[in-house]
Amino acid sequence: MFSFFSKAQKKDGEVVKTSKISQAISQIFSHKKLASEIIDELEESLIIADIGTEVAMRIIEEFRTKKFHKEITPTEVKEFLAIELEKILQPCQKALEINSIAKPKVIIFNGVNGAGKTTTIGKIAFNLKNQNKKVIIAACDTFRAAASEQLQVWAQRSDCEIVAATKDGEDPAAVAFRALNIAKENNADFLLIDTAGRLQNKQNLMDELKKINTVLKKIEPAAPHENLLILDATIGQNAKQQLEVFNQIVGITGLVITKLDGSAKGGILVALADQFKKPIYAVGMGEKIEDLQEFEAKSFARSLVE
Ligand SMILES: Nc1nc2c(ncn2[C@@H]2O[C@H](COP(=O)(O)OP(=O)(O)OP(=O)(O)O)[C@@H](O)[C@H]2O)c(=O)[nH]1
Ligand SMILES: [Mg+2]
Repeated sequence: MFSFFSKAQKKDGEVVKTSKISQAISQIFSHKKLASEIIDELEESLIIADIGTEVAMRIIEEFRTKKFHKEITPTEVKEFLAIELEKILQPCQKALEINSIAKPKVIIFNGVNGAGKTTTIGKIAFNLKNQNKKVIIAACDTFRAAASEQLQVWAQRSDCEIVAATKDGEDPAAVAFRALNIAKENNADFLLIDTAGRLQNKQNLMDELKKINTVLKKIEPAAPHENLLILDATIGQNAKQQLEVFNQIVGITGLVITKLDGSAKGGILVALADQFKKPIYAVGMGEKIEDLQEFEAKSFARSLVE
């Protein structure tokens, strides 16, 4: 068992800083309303926090069946919610397991424009390097010239080798193919593949992702070992559709949720966990190299209501 994170990085609790749910709970109780109105407002606050209508309704149903007394305190409500949310999130708390026989472990980073793919690769490369792993990064975003330069900066920060296009607009699959050969020759532990951002409804661009997967298999039938989807937490419910489509095309094996720092929208993780049950391998908590954390269901659930 191995994770992206060294022991020193595993911090407890430091997740979503502000929560709409918590604000709502305080507001509700400051008005001292009737029980049924309190419950309706609670449901609304869950929906606003992006937890999703279905999950919100289910939690509220559970709340009603518990028949709480009228003098219920905000603390009791928070406690109840935190436990319910944790139950949904828990199955997604998984470390990325690395089978040491598979060398290099090939990981493709997928997602829409600006989701945080390149930044996340930089952070993960840094973490793996700190654990003495040999990492090669493939710059398969050949769409924009600046993309490869941006990745180069991250590679330098983490002191990793990078394989990039040899000419402008080179086929991303050709770069991936070359990178895997180089990674094998150099006995690398990991090959991290950056891809260009793409909207899930652009069929030609989605086909390009499929092609990257196909050419890698020509060298190594088990590759890619992971197809991660990088999701920006602030986009809310749209994340569900992205996951659905990327999953259909390449088979998403796990998620990284970015931009959770200062976001009040962390509830989307609950909606995703409930519907897809994909492992959440990491959460992005800022733009710096050390701003990647392990996903902890319990502390995350608490931070949503505190
Ligand atoms: N606050 C915050 N910003 C982030 C996080 N992750 C990425 N960003 C910022 O989001 C912006 C986009 O990040 P990139 O890594 O370039 O995203 P990308 O998915 O590679 O984008 P494209 O290659 O254009 O598709 C940058 O300004 C990053 O600094 C995060 O966890 N928190
Ligand atoms: Mg990028």
